[in-house]
Amino acid sequence: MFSDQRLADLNQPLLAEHQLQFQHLADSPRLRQVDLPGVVQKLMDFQVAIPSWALGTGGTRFGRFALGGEPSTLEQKISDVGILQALNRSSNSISLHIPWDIPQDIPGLQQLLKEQGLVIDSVNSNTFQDQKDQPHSYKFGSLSHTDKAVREQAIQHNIDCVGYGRQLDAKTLTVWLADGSNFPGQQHLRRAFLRTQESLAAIYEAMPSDWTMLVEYKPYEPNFYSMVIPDWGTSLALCQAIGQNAQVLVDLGHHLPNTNIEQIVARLRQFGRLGGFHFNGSMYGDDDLTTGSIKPFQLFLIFNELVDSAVDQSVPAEAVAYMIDASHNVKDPLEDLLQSVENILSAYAKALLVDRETLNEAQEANDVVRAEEILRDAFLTDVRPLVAEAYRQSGGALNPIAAYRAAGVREQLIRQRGKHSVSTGL
Ligand SMILES: [Mn+2]
Repeated sequence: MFSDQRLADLNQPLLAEHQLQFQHLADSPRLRQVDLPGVVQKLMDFQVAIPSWALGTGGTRFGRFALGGEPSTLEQKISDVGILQALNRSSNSISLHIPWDIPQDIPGLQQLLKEQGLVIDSVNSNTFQDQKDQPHSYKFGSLSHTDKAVREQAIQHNIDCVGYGRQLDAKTLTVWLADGSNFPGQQHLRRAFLRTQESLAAIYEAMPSDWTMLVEYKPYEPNFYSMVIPDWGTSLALCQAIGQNAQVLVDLGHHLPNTNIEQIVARLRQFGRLGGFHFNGSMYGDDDLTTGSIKPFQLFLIFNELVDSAVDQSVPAEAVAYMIDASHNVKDPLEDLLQSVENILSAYAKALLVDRETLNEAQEANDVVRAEEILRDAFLTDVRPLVAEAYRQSGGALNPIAAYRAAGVREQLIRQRGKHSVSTGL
């Protein structure tokens, strides 16, 4: 859909203005100490995975308003991520949800992924709902269930997910556990934790040694009195008990209001246990809004910790897997994902502009105002020319959303797939 020539044609009218803006930043005396080509290169290297379940219109428990042209097969989902990747060159991987997206035609899928320049990075298990013909119900839990037969079914499902992932060269299993209780007394809190630990250890033992298990936490929902894994402390304790390849996954929406998420990121980096990140935006809870739409300063502060820990030799240098985990209720999902990636890259770019040496001096001298001003200086810099330059140098569109609209992508997808195609997912 977007050949190199098509992208060059779409970029042409924007090029002069872009070059002017980029040069303005490069000439700024304030940024003289910054290696701007190095920043652009880091932005080009940054990749964030797109989940197979977020390419259709999302809904709430009250309803869903379909957009049309939604991908209804895994092949169509890969094709949609291919469109994003062609435009921004920053979304080169897909996270699969099992059982919504069980791969069938493996050679066909491998060929399609290769054509689109994509890889499958992770598989996500689902024991939060019952599937048709499933012998045991997850109504009262899965990996933490009181009944061993239910736990074994849930363990086997996770092992099956690893099997599907191996066929497509994925190396990560993400476990988000919905288990918990709705009323006081319903569940024995310590025993539920221990059963979960045993179940996760059994899955971990069955995983290949070069795989990573990401353990996600969430304070409430679907259970409203207690969740078995409600917070990063519980995730960390489980990972430490299971093994080095078990890592904590931070989902931005999975915190109570006003939680200092950047401090959690700093702690997990320090302990060498931050393995994954799910990006979204939050006003109240797990709202799954566009990343950076509500609290851009918080997103910047989180990236500030990621960048700061990456340059600190004393911090373990484990890889972090980044993914967007959002729902798109009123926007075109593909446009929302392009916005999300751009907001993520902008926050990252701003964090890369922070004058760390001067910040360190200000912190050591307890110069509160100076330290804060250094962060504000970076945060208030308009980094859009840096992000656009990264898109351009890697062969994408200077303005991905404008290019998407100019090419009439959604209209084409509706013509091909119909007005009422339904995508599995949120
Ligand atoms: Mn998540």
